[in-house]
Order: sequence, then C-alpha cells, then structure tokens
Amino acid sequence: MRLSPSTLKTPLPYDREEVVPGIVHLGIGAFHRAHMAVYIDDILKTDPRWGIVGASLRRPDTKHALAPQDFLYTVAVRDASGTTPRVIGSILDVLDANTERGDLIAIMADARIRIVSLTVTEKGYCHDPATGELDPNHPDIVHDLANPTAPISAPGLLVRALELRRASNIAPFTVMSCDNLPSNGETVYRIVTRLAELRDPALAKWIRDEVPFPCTMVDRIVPATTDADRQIVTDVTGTEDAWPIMTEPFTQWVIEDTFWNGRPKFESVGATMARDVEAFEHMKLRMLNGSHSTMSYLGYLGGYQYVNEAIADAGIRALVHGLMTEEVMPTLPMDQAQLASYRDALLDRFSNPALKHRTWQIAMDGSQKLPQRLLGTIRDRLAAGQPFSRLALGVAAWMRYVTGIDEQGGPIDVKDPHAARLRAIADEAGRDAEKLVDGLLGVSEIFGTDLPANTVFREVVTGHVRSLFEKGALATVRAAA
Ligand code: CS2
Repeated sequence: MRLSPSTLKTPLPYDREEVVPGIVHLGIGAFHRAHMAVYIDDILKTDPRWGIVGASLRRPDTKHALAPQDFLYTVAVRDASGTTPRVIGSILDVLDANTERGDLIAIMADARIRIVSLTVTEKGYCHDPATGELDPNHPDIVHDLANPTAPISAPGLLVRALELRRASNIAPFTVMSCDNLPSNGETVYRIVTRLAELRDPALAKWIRDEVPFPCTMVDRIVPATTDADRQIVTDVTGTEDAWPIMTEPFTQWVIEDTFWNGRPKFESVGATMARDVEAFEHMKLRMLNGSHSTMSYLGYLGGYQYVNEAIADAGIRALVHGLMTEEVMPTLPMDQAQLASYRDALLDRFSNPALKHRTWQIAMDGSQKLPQRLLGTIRDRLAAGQPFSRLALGVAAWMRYVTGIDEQGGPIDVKDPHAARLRAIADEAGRDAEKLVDGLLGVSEIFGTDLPANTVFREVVTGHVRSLFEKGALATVRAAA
C-alpha cells in the first residue's frame, strides 16, 4: 500500500484543503524536509496560511517521487531506542525549475507568498566562498545576466521574482537562507543585491531598502535516504513511501526576527527568535560542522563508511574532542561550560548508531565548506598566536582526500564543484606533500591570499599531509590527538 491522502493511517492534525501557499522553498532536499517543513507542519495546526511550494533547481526526482503521494512523506526519527515515523503534509506542491520555470517565478511573485526560503547548499549561492561575494563569472550567473527573465540560479530567481513584485506593487517576500553559510542572511543579501546591481541599480536599491534577509542557524543531521531506509519505513509503518527522510531526534532553529512582511509564529513550534543569530551560527559551524568535516575526511581515508563508526575510533574521538575543546571553544565568545555541554551533546549525536550518515556524503563540496568550518577558526588561532594543529589536520585530510586516491590505491569519488581543478593540482604533485599543499593553497576561492602567505600555517598543514601519505590517516590521528 502506497502512502497517499487516502491511505493515511492517522489523519493530519489540520485540514489540508484549507492550507494555502505562503512560502516558496528553493532546494526541496532531505534537509528541508526534515527541518523547516516539520516546523511548518506544526504551524499549520493553528495557521493555514503557510503551506510550502517547493522547487528543485537541479534534479526533478523529488517531484517525481512525491507527486503520486500528493507530496506527503514520512519523517522517521531514529536512534538506539527505535524508529518513530510521522507523516508531513506541509509541502503542497513541488515545481521542477528546469521545466516549470515560468510557474515557479509566477508563484514567487504571487502576493500570498511572503517568505522565500532556501537550502540550495553552499555551492548554490554562486559565490566565492573565501570572500562571500557573488562570483560574476560563475556560469549560472553569466547565464542569468544574459537571460534575466529566465534565470537558472537561486540568486537569479530571487532577483527576477522581486523585480516582478516591484513592478506590480506587491510587497516583497522575506528571503530566508537555511544553509550552513556564515551569516547566511547577510551573505545572500550581498549576493542578491550585487546581482540586482549588475542588472538594474534601481531594483538593487529597492531590494536593499525593502527586502528583509534574516540570518538563521539550522541544525538537524539528515543523511541521504537509501533503499534500506525505505524498507525500514515500510516495515515500521506498513505503508510504502517513495522518499521518506531519516533523521535524528535533535532539531534546532534560531531565526533573526526581521520579517517585515509577516511570518508564522515560529516560536510557538520550538524555534528560537533572536536578535543576534551570528553567535549561534559560528558556534554550530565551527563545532558541529568543523568536527563533521574533519572526521569525515579522516574517517573515509581510515576506512570508515559511517560517522558513528568513525567517532567510535578512540583516536578520532580524542581528536574531535580536542579540536572542539582546545581549538574551537576558546574562539567562541560564549560561556565555556555551556559550550562543553554542547560539545558532549554533539559527540552523542555523532554516535547515533541508527543514523547511517556516510563520511563520503559529508566529504562532498569541501571547497565550499572549509572556509566557514575550519579556516575562520584557524585565522582566529593564528591571530592569537595559539596552536591549531587539529584544525590543520582537518585541512590536510581534505587535501589528501581530493587527490582522489585512497590509502589502498583505489579511486575516491570526489564530489566538488572544483573537483577537476583540484584533481589536476593533485596529479601534478603526486605524493610530494609540499607540492600538493602549495598547489591547493593557490586556490584563492578557498584559502584567500592571507593563509597561503602564512608560513606557520603552511608548515603545520604540510607536516600533516606528509604524515597522511607516509603513515596513513589513523596513525596520523593517533599521533595528533
Ligand atoms: C554536514 C551537515 O553534510 C554536511 O556537510 O556537516 O549537513 C550537517 O549534518 C548539518 O549541518 C547538521 O545540522
């Protein structure tokens, strides 16, 4: 029996017929469906004005999977104690941006829509990760500047929809980024206003004056769904779901309260409204995501497929514990005891045996992730003259990983928008640690110009890369932990 409105075992706690779209969400992947869509599902119990129309910017597979289920899907919360399923009904429709671009832009320009939110991953912002500025040479931006009424990038879609609203005298929507970028609201503001500026300075000014771009800190661990997960959901619910989402019990959302055009009562469903979100964002990016990336590169190289296996390795656990305690926590202007509890909770979350979170999945798109996860902390440590060896090992492990050859000589499927360029640098360097570090530090979109010029940074990273080549990941971790 397939999940659908007619096969629902427990009715949704609201009348879905009454729900109207109030939000367009760009990037309707697993993270959104386990996070914001769940909060909105709770909102709909008391306020039906905030249904979600999702859009896939790249692949139409979510739409194809969910349309036959009328966009219902199961969120399965998993930990050692078991699996708790829940059906979510907050997504009313999904549009494929490639084939339904006109419809997508039209709904974004519709007065009922008051929020356009995004989880398009770091690379979806078409920016330079080191500076946070729009990359005007990004192929999608070049396309959108040449075809302003038929954009393909997320910034291009936002600018076009805002342009239409301005032309029809409709108040703008709030742009809410839910991606793991530093000061994500400010970053998307910079990118969108810059793109608008290149198209029409008057439009750019209107966006600067009228459009709110709140910052958010989003947190929930959501591995990619596998066929084994689908089977688990069928076993637990007795219903087949083409695309259920597996996630952990923990969820957190801190939102800057700058919605001038109305918003759901997020605080009534567990989100935290705050004036300053930046501190939370830094904490999360540096503690959670910084640890995640470090243990994923090292864990993958050391032969661990899943995060919970990697963190069960005593060396990796000690390294991650030390990285957070000695090197990240002192850079955060927060109560250290509270940070220590946050760290301990993270170590527990990473150990969740029921979440099959692949190290390879987290290892993806390192060029977009390293700056906010590891390099910002390293800069702070360098400026304070403090050691940063564990953070540098995370960077070195990424360098070793993007060579595309594992410790047994087998291939690594490196997914990264710059994969080919990184691979060419690695091929040129072979197993020469200095050459590899020199080549990769030359990628200024990642490292800027300050870090490559810093001899202390260069030496510490090179020492780790040499050890990774000579002794392998797990022996290097044990020596560094
Ligand atoms: C992970 C994140 O894939 C990754 O890079 O580090 O998706 C992480 O699971 C989330 O940010 C947790 O909130």
